[in-house]
Amino acid sequence: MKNQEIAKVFNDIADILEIKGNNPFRIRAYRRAAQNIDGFAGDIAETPEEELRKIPGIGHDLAEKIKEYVTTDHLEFYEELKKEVPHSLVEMLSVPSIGPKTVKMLFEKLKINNIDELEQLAKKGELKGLPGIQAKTEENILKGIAMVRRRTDRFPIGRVLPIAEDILKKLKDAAPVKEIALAGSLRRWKDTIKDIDMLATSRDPKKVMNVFTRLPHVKEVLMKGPTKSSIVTRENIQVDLRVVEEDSVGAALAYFTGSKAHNIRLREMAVKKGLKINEYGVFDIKTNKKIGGKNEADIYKALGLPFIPPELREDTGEIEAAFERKLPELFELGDIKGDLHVHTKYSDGSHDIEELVDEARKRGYKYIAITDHSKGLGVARGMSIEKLLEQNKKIEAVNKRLKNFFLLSGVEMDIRSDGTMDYPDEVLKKLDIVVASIHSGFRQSKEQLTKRLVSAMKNPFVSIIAHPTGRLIGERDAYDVDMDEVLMTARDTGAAIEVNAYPLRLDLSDIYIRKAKGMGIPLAISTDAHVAYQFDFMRYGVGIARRGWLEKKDVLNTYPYKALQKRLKNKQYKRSSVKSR
Ligand code: DGT
Ligand code: CA
Ligand code: ZN
Repeated sequence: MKNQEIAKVFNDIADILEIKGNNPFRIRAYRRAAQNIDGFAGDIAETPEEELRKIPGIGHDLAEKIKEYVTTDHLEFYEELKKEVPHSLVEMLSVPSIGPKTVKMLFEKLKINNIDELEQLAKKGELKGLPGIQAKTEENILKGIAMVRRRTDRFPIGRVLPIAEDILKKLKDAAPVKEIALAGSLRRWKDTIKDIDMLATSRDPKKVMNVFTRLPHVKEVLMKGPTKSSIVTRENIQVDLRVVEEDSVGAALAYFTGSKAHNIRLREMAVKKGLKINEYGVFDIKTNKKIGGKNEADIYKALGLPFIPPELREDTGEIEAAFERKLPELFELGDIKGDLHVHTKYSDGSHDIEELVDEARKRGYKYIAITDHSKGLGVARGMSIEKLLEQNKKIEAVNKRLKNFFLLSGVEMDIRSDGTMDYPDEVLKKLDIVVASIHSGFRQSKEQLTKRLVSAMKNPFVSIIAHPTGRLIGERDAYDVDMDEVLMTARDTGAAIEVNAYPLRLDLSDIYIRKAKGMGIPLAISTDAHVAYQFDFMRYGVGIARRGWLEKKDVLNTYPYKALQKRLKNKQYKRSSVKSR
């Protein structure tokens, strides 16, 4: 699939235009198109022009450019731009805190051409005094560079899974595979992935290897053998494919799903029972007789354990829990009854309320909460109070027409830098749900940031804290907040915590999700969708939440509508009994 590649080209174009100081509307058009192509569910290369033009942000000109790239693997406009602005300058934009204006300025004043030169001069303290650059800025630049260097070896799951699924599909279509499955960290739904591991069974492994190493995704073949090959995709992601015997596919799946730590524990347990476990099966050490291996469950059964879901296999207590028959009954994507954080055209979303209702119904949901941005968030076209109230009327009207589906009127309210709320209580109390979040002042002290979240939760009308740590995987670290205090306040006030399913966020992260569950705090798995297809991000949120051991009762948006409503109201009662600290 070329979706990500085209999205990257459009993003590069936007970057270059920005460094050149081009028209901001044109730049935004490329960015928006890139974002929507990136998440487009179909294969862009196989989508006819009239369909392309239905993607928000794609007009005639961009549709033509897509066609040119898809058919020729080349985009003249892009090539011309690259001649004007060298790629090493564009790369500098990957450093957080370095924007296009700064790149331009650094190039003009100091002839800084690339990240290495930038690092050297920042270390020597030679950037200070340039427009907008203080000692603190230099420090941030160096931190940012360190982060860029760290990021190269792992990819966010949202980038990797669609590629893996596409490869899987192409192999199913074109290679003689009987069974084929993902293993490794991808099957465990880790938030970042180093490489893709795949397993297959086949009567003709050689043919499978031939098809695999000639897929359109392949940039480089690292290794090609009769039953195992490794390739690197055009996105620089390594994929290993192994063909194994049908008789041992379960054992191989367990072995290559990992984690390594989990497997080591299983093998230790096995030895104590006189058994040996490896990628071929379970064997009796004395007789060398094979006891199992065709099914993954054989491995656990041989050890006297129930099946442990892949998401739990990290050796963080799951083996003990299995032993004591205390494994959680993980909730599933199919248990999700609605999405409690979505955006419409009223702020920076792409659709009308009705369109989102249709999308939600397609996914079998029973309700969604409309949560556009509040007024303080100018960049995201935040709503004035008047506009919010107007939207409420609209929601009420749509709700009356709906059967078997409910819209909750809500808002994503900005928690301002000074810790005050962006709307007064008189406004908030008119809403069914208030999702509160931080969008500014990320560099404040831990005390300040924590205080902001705490005071939001103490507001009787705030229902959920959204993307609580603000991380953007590979782009921005979590801001410095005392999560223990945040979680304690959530417990005391009855506020719920969001698991933002947007694949670059996955915020809360698995470790804190599990902690929150342990404290009895309800979690909401929400997509923060701005475009319809982003409803499909829900699966990433479910994956990370299952890694946090969540069961149905822990997840607010598995509740039927009535129960959800009651729970949201309860928060207000609970709040009134909490003393201010
Ligand atoms: P990552 O880093 O995102 O690729 O994470 P994984 O878990 O996919 O790690 P990877 O690709 O190195 O290996 C895939 C699985 O294969 C791993 O989860 C367990 C298994 N495995 C790999 N190397 C070893 C090893 O040296 N010993 C054992 N017991 N298992 C291994
Ligand atoms: Ca892997
Ligand atoms: Zn949002």
